[in-house]
Amino acid sequence: MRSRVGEGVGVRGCAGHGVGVLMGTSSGSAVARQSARPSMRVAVVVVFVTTASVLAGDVSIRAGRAGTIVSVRRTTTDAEQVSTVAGGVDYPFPRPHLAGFSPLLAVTTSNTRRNPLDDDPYSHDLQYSYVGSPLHAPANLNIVIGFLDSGAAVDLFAGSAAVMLGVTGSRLTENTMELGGVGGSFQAPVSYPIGVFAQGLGSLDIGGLLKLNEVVGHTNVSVVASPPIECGNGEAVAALIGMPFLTFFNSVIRVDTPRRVTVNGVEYSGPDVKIQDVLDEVPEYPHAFAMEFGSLLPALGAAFMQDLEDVLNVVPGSATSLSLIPGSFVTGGAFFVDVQVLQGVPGPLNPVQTLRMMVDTGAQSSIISGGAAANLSLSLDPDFEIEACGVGGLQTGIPGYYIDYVGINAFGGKLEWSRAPFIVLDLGSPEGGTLDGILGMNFFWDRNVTFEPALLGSSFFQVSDPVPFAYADFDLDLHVDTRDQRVFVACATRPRPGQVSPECEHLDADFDGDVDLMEFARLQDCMSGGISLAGENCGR
Ligand SMILES: [Ca+2]
Ligand SMILES: [Ca+2]
Ligand SMILES: [Ca+2]
Repeated sequence: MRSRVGEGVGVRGCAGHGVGVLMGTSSGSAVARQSARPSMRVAVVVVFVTTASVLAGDVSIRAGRAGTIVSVRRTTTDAEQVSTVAGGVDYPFPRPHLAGFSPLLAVTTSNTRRNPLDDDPYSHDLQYSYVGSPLHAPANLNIVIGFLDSGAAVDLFAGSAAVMLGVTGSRLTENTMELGGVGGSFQAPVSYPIGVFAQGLGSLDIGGLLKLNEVVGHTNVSVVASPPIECGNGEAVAALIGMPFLTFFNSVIRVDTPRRVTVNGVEYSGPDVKIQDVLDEVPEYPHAFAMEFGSLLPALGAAFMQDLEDVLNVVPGSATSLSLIPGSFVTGGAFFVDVQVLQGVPGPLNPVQTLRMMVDTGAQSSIISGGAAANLSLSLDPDFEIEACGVGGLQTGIPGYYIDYVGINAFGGKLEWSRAPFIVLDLGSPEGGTLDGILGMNFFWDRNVTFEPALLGSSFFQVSDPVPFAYADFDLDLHVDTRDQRVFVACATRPRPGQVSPECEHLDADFDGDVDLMEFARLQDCMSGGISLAGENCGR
């Protein structure tokens, strides 16, 4: 599994600097921002892939704006674990994994843009198949694998991805936008208007070629093309398909239809993703929660923003984003959901609290702010700590906690979880101030979901009932084979409580705090090999 990190944005904010429990974000006022063109630090996007990971199973985890998690360390002792149980808190609902899926997309580009003399040279145009001439021919071969990222305010190509997609040299303006994330920020070039197209891994043929009649996209858009973003010995390879694109389509993500492809010699795997016309039918799932679009200004369309220093020249001053009207100042935006959280035993003195979290399909893990953590009276001693790789390098000692109860009201019945892991970080909100949190895909690791945004009207996130996976199918590809054995070996512990690393907790089938011979026996029972399907209920 490949991983990286996306970052959302803020109209004003440089969401990027927020790292660590105690740090806030620096945000100027919207007014100040609009009067000062050179400081247009609008979208903040972060991306990274680490190829080398100290996580078990050689898996790195995209944590949205928090960067890529490169290591996890449990901090609780055996005694503390026992005392939690003795304290009367039980866990009646499903436990989310530390990391959920990453929705991967194949991405390609073209030269299609509006005539600069057009009455409205700034708006984007939605496309339902490939149009134009490739920036780097052929368009079905010169593709990159990126992320469907509702936490990103712009479309972004970094390093070798920008080169592969032909967004370099004369395709770039001299204008820049600030990218920020864990550890710092930097300025990255904004492109001239191009066409951006994407579709799920199911639109790649056996030879790794993208079926151009199956992609969707938008043209006359500006993207951010950043230099390589590297961390440790990992090469940054990243493309983010963000809000300006995703807001105008429905995205169907199916974990019950896993895909595995090889592109340019690199193997990728993940759930099937289908980005489709909002007029096309989507699968009906039994649960759906409402998402509310939030931004400082009402957003009605997507446009790139002119260079205000040379208004007669149609040069983008910032990348395409959601905007009030074409040619106006860029505004970010994101989708939010009210999430109920509770720590400890509920009662009159310990009511359920509600957090307004951003729904981030680009985050494999979930985040709460330092303020939210304090309001839950969490212990000063975290349950685990992570290291995350972001724009500014490695950030260590980021605290993580298990929250006893998480609930989301939904059509078809409330969605509820027990003992849900959260990373504690302060990140700027597109609405100003600090985000309460980010709802990542770890809550939906075994669910098919659809992301159905609407700028006008109700937006929904549909959720299926759990998809049954065999106990030992750790990479969720419906087989139990040597890949799963490698995950097991990386997670195996001595037979004692308190041994399991947080990213391995779901391997602890009997919840006794270890991954030992008991679990190994279940793995053995489930082995199906790479061709036969594993039994759904095997090892349960
Ligand atoms: Ca498997
Ligand atoms: Ca055991
Ligand atoms: Ca166990």
